[in-house]
Amino acid sequence: MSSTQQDRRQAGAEELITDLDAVIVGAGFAGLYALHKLRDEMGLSARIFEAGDGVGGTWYWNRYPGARSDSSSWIYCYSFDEELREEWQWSERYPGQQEMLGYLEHVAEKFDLNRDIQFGTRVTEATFDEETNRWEVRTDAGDVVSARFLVAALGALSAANVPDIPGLETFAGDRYHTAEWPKEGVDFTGERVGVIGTGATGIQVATEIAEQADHLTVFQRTANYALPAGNHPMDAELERWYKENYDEIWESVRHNFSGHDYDPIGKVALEATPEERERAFQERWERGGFGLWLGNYDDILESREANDTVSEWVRQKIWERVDDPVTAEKLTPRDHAFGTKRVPLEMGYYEIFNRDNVELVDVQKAPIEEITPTGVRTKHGEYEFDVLVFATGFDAMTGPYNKIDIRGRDGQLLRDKWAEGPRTYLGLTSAGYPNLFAITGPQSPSVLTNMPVAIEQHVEWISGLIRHMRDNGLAVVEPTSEAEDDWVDHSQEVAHTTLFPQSATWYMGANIPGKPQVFLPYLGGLGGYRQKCDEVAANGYEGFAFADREGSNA
Ligand code: FAD
Ligand code: NA7
Repeated sequence: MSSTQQDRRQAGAEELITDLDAVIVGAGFAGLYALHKLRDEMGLSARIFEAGDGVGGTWYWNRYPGARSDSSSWIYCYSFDEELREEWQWSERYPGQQEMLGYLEHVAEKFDLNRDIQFGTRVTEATFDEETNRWEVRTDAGDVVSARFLVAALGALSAANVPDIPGLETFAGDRYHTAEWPKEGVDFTGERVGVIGTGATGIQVATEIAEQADHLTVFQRTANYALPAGNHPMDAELERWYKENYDEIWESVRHNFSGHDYDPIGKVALEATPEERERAFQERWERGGFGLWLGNYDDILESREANDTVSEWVRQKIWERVDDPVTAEKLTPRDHAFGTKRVPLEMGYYEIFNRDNVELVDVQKAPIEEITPTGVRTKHGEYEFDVLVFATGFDAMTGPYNKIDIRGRDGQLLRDKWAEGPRTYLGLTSAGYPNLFAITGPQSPSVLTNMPVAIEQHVEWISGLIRHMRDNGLAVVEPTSEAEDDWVDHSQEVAHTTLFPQSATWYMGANIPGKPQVFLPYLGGLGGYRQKCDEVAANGYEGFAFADREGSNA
């Protein structure tokens, strides 16, 4: 018995321990598929704990106006069930939040998942008991569950970041974070609104609020290279095309770099003529979406010189759309290379700055000093608001793990082990934390992909490993320290062959004060990563150590 368990039992705490094969944390895309896989396909007893009051994860929490997928609907979904993909009809190229939530609710209902999900319950502690080789999981609702396997489907972008600005609590108006948006919505009519943040979310929400509010002030710390989304309603022909070609489309996205439907040009920008480049960029711009980012020349994200060609081209496009040259210049990114920060997709964002009721405040040179009861004060003065919207992003990837006391062997807290940055093998497992699996965790392709494709790969690989254990009478699996060290080094090496680590982004942990600055997702590409995971499995789960139920090494 671990010391924490002993302490509690000595203290006489009454506990009702439920025994399960698997506890899954989170009911977004990842948790829902994990439950279906483990429970319905493998016959394990499993339960999800979910902090929200319903399924959907990202699409449950991010209900802000303008919230919309940036992935094409026909691949921003599951592929595992033929009937599901045939029966579901998307209404747009990029579905909005309500449609996404509706889809995930439909999935939960179709596969009868809700009966094994405990909503409104946050997992606060998970301790590996070295005597029993089981996880003891505790929640804020007082549950204590013992499980052989712990599946962390926590979401890479689920820990909202509210910056610690002095005076935050003194604001007398209404204050919202986009990732904790009230279900009943917010009416901005007649209000003076401040939006802090101009990432993918800030750009979506500001575009909508500009239409409604009396006055909107956008606080921008870093100008972004936003690309036109090119959203459009679904038409019958497109729907027929993707349903008829589903298998080929999915075969391609499963094995390409990003899990998105953009094909790289297959040449380097610096060998193309300026006219060829202009044509290639313009074509991708007109098609909308991430084409300029993920379907461009091969050297765009590796060579600064090549990157300059596209960075400058996008800057010109921003200038063409904004009337006031001072505002246009403020909106023009000059401090980082195109594509090294998460590229936002926009639907009329730049044009909101041509409206009389919208103002842009650059807080890079004059940072926000204080939130006051009536608004926001920077070095240049005070701005008064009725409503403040924080579009300030997330403590990405490691944040949701650090919020749980996850204790592995010798009681070591995962957050202590990861104090200098995450340490994983394949982004799926961590040495000293047996039978704990992360879905789209740090050092896996995760946020650099169209995520449902990465999620399906993870869930299927994890269930394959569990099946292997069952077939061979094995109870415990964990990676060796050597395999983990190699993966951490490889993951950093790959990142540093690109321009990504040169920019201060949430990929690097740079948005959270004090967070270690290491590149968080794996940049080797989803296809290559899938191949590596398959090879590991084919080689008898190379890099992993197993033990049987009695703890003997196998
Ligand atoms: P989530 O959907 O984040 O679900 C995780 C769940 O775990 C949450 O519901 C959370 O409440 C729960 N949870 C976490 N910790 C605990 C705990 N301790 N106890 C209990 N419950 C817990 N990706 C794309 O590929 N394409 C897109 O277009 C795209 N658009 C996005 C737009 C927005 C606004 C955001 C925020 C993200 C977007 N993403 C997009 C990323 C998105 O997060 C993933 O696509 C996908 O939804 C992740 O699913 P998930 O199940 O892994 O995580
Ligand atoms: P992001 O991309 O992290 O954007 C957050 C924005 O908030 C960004 O512009 C930040 O500026 C800004 N920010 C954060 N803290 C501050 C403070 N203290 N002062 C001023 N401005 C601040 O999060 P998003 O939600 O937009 O996008 C994340 C993902 O979720 C993305 O993949 C989407 O799919 C949805 P910075 O750039 O750090 O200078």
